[in-house]
Amino acid sequence: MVITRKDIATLTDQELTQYKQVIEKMYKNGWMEWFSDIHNRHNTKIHNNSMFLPFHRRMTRDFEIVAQQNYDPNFAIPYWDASKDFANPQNSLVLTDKYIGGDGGASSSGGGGGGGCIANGFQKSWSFKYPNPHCLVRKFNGKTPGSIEPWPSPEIMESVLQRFNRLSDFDPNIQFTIHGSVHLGLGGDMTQTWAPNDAAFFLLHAYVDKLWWRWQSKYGNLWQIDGPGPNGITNLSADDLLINYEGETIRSVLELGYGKMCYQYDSDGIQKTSTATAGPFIGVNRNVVGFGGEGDVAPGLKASNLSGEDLKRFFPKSVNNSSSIGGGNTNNAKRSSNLQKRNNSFMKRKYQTDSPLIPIPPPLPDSWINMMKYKKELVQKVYKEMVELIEILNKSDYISPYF
Ligand SMILES: [Cu+2]
Repeated sequence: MVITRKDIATLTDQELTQYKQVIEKMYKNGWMEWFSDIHNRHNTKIHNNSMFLPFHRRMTRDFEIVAQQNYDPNFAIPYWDASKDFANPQNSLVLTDKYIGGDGGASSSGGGGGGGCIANGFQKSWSFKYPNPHCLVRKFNGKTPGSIEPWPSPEIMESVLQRFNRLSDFDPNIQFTIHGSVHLGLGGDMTQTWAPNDAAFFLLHAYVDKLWWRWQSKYGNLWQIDGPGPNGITNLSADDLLINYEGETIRSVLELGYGKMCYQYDSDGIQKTSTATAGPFIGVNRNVVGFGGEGDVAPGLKASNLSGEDLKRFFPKSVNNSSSIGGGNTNNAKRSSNLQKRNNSFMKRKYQTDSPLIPIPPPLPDSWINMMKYKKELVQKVYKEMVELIEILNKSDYISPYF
């Protein structure tokens, strides 16, 4: 049976309760610590190279299989599309009491004596023995207590999906952006090599996995493996073995829906415009302008928002699929209506004091770069390009519908 992983924000109350019950059992029987131990032991082999995505896919699936075999045969790990919470992550639905709870920064409850034990959510009374006795800790990384520094927005992630055709480029642009942002944003256990103690780890890694799957399946990179691997491998291939899963090749995790990977996502990243809550471009006939349509993570972003050069560079797949760019398909009525919208949004941005510009996430701290053994120059390169794109979007008339 192929199970479906859903966006945690879309679970019914019953599904959410079921999810929390299963995770609670995983915790009580020591499985959170079991996976923390796997992750901790292999830390230096599974992050600073192209093994990152295959290993984390396999481990997340392992977690799911254990839960299915022991507690609920239909269990599917939900994912957390954290990029949608980019502007004010601390306000995320997922970080409320009903879901996984929030900050522990100022909390003195839970036996931690102010050590950041989380104060709400279903994990609030958890305590671990691994790797040392402690409560579940979160310390949000914002400048004011209880706040989280911004994360990369859905548009940034969509650009990453479109821009790169090699795993060796794609991987760091996932790892150092949304992946690092969420780990560091939540803080506490999530910044440690035993991060799987926190259920947030699996919600995040299901999302990271979904991004990879979208890149593989929608953008034609199904079997693409290259770049450095663990144990001195200079160019990883699909025939190389996974870390920790003896005798299993990378190839065996590449295709979802088959064999051991018998799960799918509720969408490959599809965010229909109907789910967007605001923004001036909702309702635009996106089939005409080339962007959007089924599966677009940047709804509302249109060819007319960016210069041809920027489009080609940051959203090359949308340019290719576009019937209007280069195709001469845009009629005059369409053109003038686009112009009108451009003017409207420019005026809005100019005169609104709370002009919704896409915020720039902070760079990864050196402590994290060192712990993960990342190459600093690569981290800086990825960061620089992300900032560049954000600035281009902010200077354009584009307004993210995710605000
Ligand atoms: Cu990891």
